[in-house]
Amino acid sequence: MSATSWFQDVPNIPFEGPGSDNPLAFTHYNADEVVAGQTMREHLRFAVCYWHSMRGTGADPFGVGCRNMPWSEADNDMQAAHQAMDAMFELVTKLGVPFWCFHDRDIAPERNDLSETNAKLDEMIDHAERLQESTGVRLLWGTACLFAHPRYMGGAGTSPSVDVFAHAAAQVKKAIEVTHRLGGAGYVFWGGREGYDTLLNTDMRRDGEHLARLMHLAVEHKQALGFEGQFYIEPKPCEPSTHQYDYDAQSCHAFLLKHDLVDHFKLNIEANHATLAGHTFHHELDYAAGHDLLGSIDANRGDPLLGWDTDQFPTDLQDATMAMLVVLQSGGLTTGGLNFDAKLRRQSTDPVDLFYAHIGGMDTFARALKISAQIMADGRLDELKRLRYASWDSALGRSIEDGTASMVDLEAHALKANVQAIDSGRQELIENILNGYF
Ligand code: XUL
Ligand code: CO
Repeated sequence: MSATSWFQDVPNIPFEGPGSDNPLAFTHYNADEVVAGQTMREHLRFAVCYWHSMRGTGADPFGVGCRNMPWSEADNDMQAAHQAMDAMFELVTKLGVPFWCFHDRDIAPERNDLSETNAKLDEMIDHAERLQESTGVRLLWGTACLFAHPRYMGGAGTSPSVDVFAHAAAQVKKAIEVTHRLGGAGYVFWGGREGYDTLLNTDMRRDGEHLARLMHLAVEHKQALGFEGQFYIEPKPCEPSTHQYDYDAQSCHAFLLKHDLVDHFKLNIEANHATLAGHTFHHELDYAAGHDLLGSIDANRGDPLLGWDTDQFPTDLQDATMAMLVVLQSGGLTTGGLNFDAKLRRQSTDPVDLFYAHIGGMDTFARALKISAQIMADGRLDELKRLRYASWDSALGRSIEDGTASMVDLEAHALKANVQAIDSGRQELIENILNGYF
C-alpha cells in the first residue's frame, strides 16, 4: 500500500481560539503568540514521539494490537518503515509541531547481524534527512532501544554478559552518530532494563560501575564526533524491571556525581515515571531544576488507579501548570522540549485519534504556559514563599548559610531566643490563590 497522504481527511490544524468547537483546531496553542517574552512555539518546543504514534499497536499484556495503522500494511518491513516515516512527518507537519523523537529500532527493523541492521538504519536516516529538509521539522533527540531484543533481557549496560555490553555500546555508538547526522538537539538514555528482577542473582555495585562505563564511553564518542547535542538520562523507578537504577531524579543525580558524569548529562523528566516513583511530576521537575539538571520533558500522565506506565496524553491542567511554572522559573527549555511520550488508549483505534490526542496535549500545555506566566507576573505565590524563609535573610541565617556560624554560636543564639513556634505555613491560602488562576 502507498499513499501521498496518510491522514487525508485531516487539514493543517489551525488556531481558532477558546470559542471554537472545531475538534480539529487549537483553542489555546497559538504558535506565534508571545507569552512572557517568547512565542509559544519557542517556550513549549513540542515533539511527537515515533514509537507510540507510529509503532504502538494498542497491544497490552492481555491482548493483541487493534489500532488501524494503514502505514503498517506493506509487502515488507522496509516498505512499512518508509510509509510510517512519511505518515510521521505528515502528522508532525499538520500539527505544526517543530520536533520529533525516535528510537533506532522503531524507525528501522533489526536484521540478523549488526552491520545489516546498521545499513537498514542508514537507509531510514537518509529518508528522515530528506523529510526533515522538506518539512523544516527538526530532531529533538534520538535514542537507542536497549530493551526490546531478547539479548537485553538482563539489561544492556548492566547485562551480566560482556558480549551484550559490547553490543549495547556498538548500538549506542551508531545511534549517537545518526542523531548527530540529523542535527539532533539531544540524545536520551532511558535504562529500559538497567536494574534487576531479583537481587539474588544481581551484583548491584558491579552493575552501577558497568552502566557508568557505558555512559563514559558515550561521552568520549560524542566528543570524538564533535556532537554538541545534550545528553539526558530519563529516570524511571521500575517496569519492566522490578527496580531500575535510574529510579528518580535524585538517584540519577547521585549516580552522576558518584561516577563523575554530572557535567555531561541533564535529565529528561517524564510525568508518568515520576508518579511510578511515588513522586509528583512537579517534584521531579523541581528537584531537577533546583540542581541545574532540568534538560527536557516527556509529557504524559498516568492513571492514579493503575499501577503501570499508561503513558496517557496530558490533559490535567493543574499538573501541566506546575510543570510550566518550574520551566519558566528556571529560565525555560533550551536544548530540550516537551516530547509527547504518550499513546492512544487501546480503544482509540483511528488515525484521526492521534490528532485529537496531540491537540489536547498541546492546548493543555499552552494554557498551562499562559497561567504560569500570570502566576509569575503576579508574584503572590513567590512572595509567600519568600516570607516563609525570611528569617534566613537575617545576619544569623547568612552566617549559617555561608558556613561561618559554629555550633557554639548557634547554642548562644538558641539560649537567648528560646524559640517555641514558627509562623503559619498558609497552605490553604496558597492553594486558594493557585485555584484563583484557573
Ligand atoms: C519508557 C520511556 C521511553 C523513553 C525513551 O517508559 O519513557 O520511551 O522515553 O527510551
Ligand atoms: Co519517556
